[in-house]
Amino acid sequence: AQTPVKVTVTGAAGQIGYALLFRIASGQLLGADVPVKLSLLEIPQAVKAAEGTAMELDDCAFPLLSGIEITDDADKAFDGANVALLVGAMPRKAGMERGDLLQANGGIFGPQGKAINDNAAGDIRVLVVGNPANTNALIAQQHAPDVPAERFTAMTRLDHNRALSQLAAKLQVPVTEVKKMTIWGNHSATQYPDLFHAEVGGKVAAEQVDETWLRDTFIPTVAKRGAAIIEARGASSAASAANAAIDHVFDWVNGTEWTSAAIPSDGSYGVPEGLISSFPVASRNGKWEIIQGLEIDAFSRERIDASVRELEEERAAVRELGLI
Ligand code: NAX
Repeated sequence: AQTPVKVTVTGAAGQIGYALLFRIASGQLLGADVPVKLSLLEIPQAVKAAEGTAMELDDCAFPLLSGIEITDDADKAFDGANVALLVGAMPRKAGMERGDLLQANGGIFGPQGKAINDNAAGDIRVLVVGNPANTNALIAQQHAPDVPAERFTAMTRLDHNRALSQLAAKLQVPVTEVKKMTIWGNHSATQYPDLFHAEVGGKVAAEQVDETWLRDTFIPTVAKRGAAIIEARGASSAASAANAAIDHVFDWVNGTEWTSAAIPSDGSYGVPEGLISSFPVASRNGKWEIIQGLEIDAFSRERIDASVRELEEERAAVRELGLI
């Protein structure tokens, strides 16, 4: 039998964790023929809740689930890990300044990066979901000098999927008709969902919608969808976030021609090297590649630059705080 793939999930007792773990265990993360072993990392106060979720996982009798371990010790959690989903993070609380938020998350993602560096398997792939996701991924990566930098990624797939859905609804086509969607920049309100390269029915999407809708409805609806979900549901996106994490890792491992992911920049499209920024990406042979050669007009340039500037500011802030 195949050796199980070890998947470590942090924040396992949280709401995204609850939506995510059952899908991993059912085979949706890696494939319907790949056995998995789950490792749940939580803070001490939430270990008991994670144990409860593990009981429910047991009760599903998933054929592909070969074991579950639960711990509050990062070294144990990441020991031999092949995939790490870093979901647990410090949420912004009322009155919290950006510096406080970055500091609190540095205290989580720095040590977790080091634990990954020291304990994970050679093929470790990391997806950061916990916000501020791009900069948390950068912090973790900077504490893992022995792991290839490209193995640290952050999630903009939920934004990507939201953009697919909004555009498909507007044009009244199935989502499968929408190709070449791209989210650029930071997973934040400055992100830029790009319709100038997206295609519907083989034609550029931007040419099939009016400019006012694109600028004043589409872009802000995608960028602020998280807040709209909180407003409606009274809680932040969970099942859709878990779904996006599944999509990201599945495509990373199994390949795709075009999606969006935040990966370390190699300087492409004027994004400073090293920033973990969202790009149009393909996945080939288990590696993300930035799709090259797209023409960026002034409208897109301005918006990409604004989001990248925010990432640079976050990087400068965590440097100043000594977190990287
Ligand atoms: P919850 O508050 O429900 O769960 C977070 C869990 O993380 C808690 O159980 C907590 O005990 C645990 N945790 C905290 N610190 C930890 C640590 N040091 N080690 C291990 N576990 C730790 O939040 P949830 O709704 O699940 O969201 C998790 C994160 O995802 C948040 O940061 C949220 O902002 C972020 N999101 C990111 C999205 C994205 O697209 N990148 C979208 C959805 C979501 O908003």
